[in-house]
Amino acid sequence: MAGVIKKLDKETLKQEIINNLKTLYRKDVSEATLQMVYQAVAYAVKEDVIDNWIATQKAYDKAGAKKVYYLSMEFLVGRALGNTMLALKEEDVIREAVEELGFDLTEIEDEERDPALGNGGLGRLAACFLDSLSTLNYPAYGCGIRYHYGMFRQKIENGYQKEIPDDWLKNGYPFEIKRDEYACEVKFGGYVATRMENGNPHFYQKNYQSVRAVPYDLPIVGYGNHIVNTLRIWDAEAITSFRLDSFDRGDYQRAVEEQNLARTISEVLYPNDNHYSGKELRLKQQYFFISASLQTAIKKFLQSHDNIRELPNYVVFQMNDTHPTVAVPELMRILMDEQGLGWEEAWAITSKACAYTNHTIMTEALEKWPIELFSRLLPRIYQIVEEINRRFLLEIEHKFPGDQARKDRMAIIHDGQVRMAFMACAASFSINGVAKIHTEILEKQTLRDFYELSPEKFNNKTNGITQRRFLLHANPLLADWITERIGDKWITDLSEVKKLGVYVDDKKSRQEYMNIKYKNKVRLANYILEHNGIVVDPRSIFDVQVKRLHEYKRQLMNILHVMYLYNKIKDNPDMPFYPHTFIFGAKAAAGYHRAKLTIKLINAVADVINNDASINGKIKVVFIEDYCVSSAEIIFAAADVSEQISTASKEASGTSNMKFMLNGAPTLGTMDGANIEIVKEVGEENAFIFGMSAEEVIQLEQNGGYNPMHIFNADQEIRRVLMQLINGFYSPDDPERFRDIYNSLLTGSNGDRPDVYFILKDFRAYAEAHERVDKAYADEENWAKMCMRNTAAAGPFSSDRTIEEYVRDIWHLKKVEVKL
Ligand code: 26W
Repeated sequence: MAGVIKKLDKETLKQEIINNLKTLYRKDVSEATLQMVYQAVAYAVKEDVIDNWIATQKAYDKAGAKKVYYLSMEFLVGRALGNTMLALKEEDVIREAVEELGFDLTEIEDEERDPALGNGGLGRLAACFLDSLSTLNYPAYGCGIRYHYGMFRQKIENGYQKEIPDDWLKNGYPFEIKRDEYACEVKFGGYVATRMENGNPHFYQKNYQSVRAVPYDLPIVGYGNHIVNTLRIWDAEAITSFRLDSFDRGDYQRAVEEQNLARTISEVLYPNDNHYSGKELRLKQQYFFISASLQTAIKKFLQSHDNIRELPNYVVFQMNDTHPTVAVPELMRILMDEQGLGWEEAWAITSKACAYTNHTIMTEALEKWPIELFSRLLPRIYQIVEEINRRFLLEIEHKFPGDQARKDRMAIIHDGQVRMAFMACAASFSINGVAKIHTEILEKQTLRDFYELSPEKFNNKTNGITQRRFLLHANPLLADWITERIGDKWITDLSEVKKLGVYVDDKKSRQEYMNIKYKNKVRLANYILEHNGIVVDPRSIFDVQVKRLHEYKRQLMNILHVMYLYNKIKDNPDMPFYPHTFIFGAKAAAGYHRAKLTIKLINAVADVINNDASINGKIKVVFIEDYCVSSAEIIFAAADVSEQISTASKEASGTSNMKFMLNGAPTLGTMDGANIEIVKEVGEENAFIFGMSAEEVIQLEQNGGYNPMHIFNADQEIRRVLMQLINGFYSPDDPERFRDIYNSLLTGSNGDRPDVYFILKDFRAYAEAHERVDKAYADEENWAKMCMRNTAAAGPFSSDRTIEEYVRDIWHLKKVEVKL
């Protein structure tokens, strides 16, 4: 019966699993594979989810509650089974049932493929936000794309990254539900035609190509509150598999084209992070999911309201970076061409319903679509953008009369391109950055003109992470230990963890805490042995950098420092040195050559150092293959040191920094992004901060950089490391292999100035910070205190806190209770 929750009991559950095996696969338990058992368990859990899901949607309808549509090209949700069992508080009974059937629950969970529908920080943030929205009882929809192939799987072959297609739907994804009845049409190309209606011109598209957008819904299960929100991802299908009438009209060509369009649109996630590539298919993807999402949102709204002008009181569209920004002209189109409103009214609604989050200041990430492409693909949308631009320029003229330079700087259409960030700013009622320093840089530099025009739109929302996945699920030992001490309120209110502060001075607690860390390190060591075939010592310092590979994140500085340490140990075999394991995990965009070469360098260094018996295992270097949400969960729990070493000003926020902190790893980092706020919470004495400040970096950039040759000439140890890049030390078969990296640091290449990211400039400070880490680690008692203080200070970095701020300042949602 819908709406009634039957608490799972073990025997019924076992029976359900057995039944599922039978109906899904015609197998009994003795013949079933682990994958089959996983599916059978997932379907059993899903039944409970569905009851809650139906009840939630009913409660929302009844409350007539305002909802947020979180529009995002990426949702990096990670595995669902483990999280769902925890949220429903069914983990124990399921574990017992599965064990009694002869299986191990962890092994069953490992059968689930990560839905990897995102690249990195931005996509994972979207997933954390959905988790928090559900747990905090807020009505929300995630809107995205059902890529058939998500983020590629990474194999390391001969030290090089190889991309393997991520065929995540191969075995079927048990948690999704296809909702064919909500399919809609999205139109591309053709031209805009006009006809007069009641004395007014009416615009419509002709001769276009269509695709059918078909939604699949994924449940987002709140923790212990019966709330299940929906992540709706859109798949593209051909309108009709082969329309007979196209033959009649001699339109065979178009039918084939529409088939192809449908086939390609939702095929694959672009694996670029922080790098715009201007691909036509990408713009098609953007318009595809935005048009489908908005059409559906408006339709749903009109089912319970008759006045479209009320829309902003019931609906808010949050645009996750500029990727969904066609939402602005698409909403205008729907309001004018389909709902019959005039421009002013349509604009009043649109500019009250749309809000924009910026996630990066990297100029190469800015989306600028060529007019030619944009207007050919989206002719009606382009017309609307032109009009938005025309009126926007008038607004600027009004506020800054005669300031032509300002208009040129701010124009939405400029130099043959549509500047998406500017359109987002012009249309949104809220513009936010993702950490204090990032928002400041937006206001003072990147979006300064927009800040001067409308300062009231700007606000900061420092990112956060969900403690449900990154502590409760990822680190069960620590989670239990915390709950034993302060109760389990922290699971939905992370500010509770500050109560752990009193245990910092208790020796026994410290020992227990560090013992848990040790066990988690053993778990990671086993993972590394199994996946990489490398033996690491869990008693060594686990120094970890896991994130997308990008020059600004400076994995290169990290590995250069390892090379430097290795030289030192070789020169002074007897120098005191506590064993270190340097752990890397990173995917490089498939076309980003220098990033891929950096992966090769890390592996080349690993090869030499790991196989040098003379250093007695004092240094090990591990590159963990295929870093993804599931491996991340194991890695964070096991880290001793969190490497957050971006060039100051470049990392908008960072979120892995928070995951490490929560799991008790002090930050070794620059004053960048959310690191600054982390240090403020935990105290500078419980972190290792080094390097140039954002201001210094920006200053130096404005002066055209610096000359790294001075460092090369003056610092012998640095010079030696750099020479090892080009003398075959790590690449005897091809001494020239790393020449590009060497050049990028010293002479500049491809028209860039040398050392764009100030690696050599910060190198000494970085090495010195490492020395501070080693010294601190040697003081066992104090190190334990530092780690515990990091966990205890992590309260503000919950995405629950972030979401409450979005709700308070931007979305104005009300909590809805679901009672069963
Ligand atoms: C158009 C290509 C492209 C693709 C992705 C451009 C930009 C992106 C993302 C905005 C990059 C991204 O993930 N940014 C990260 O967002 C996180 C969540 O706010 C921040 O924590 C990271 O600092 C930021 O790099």
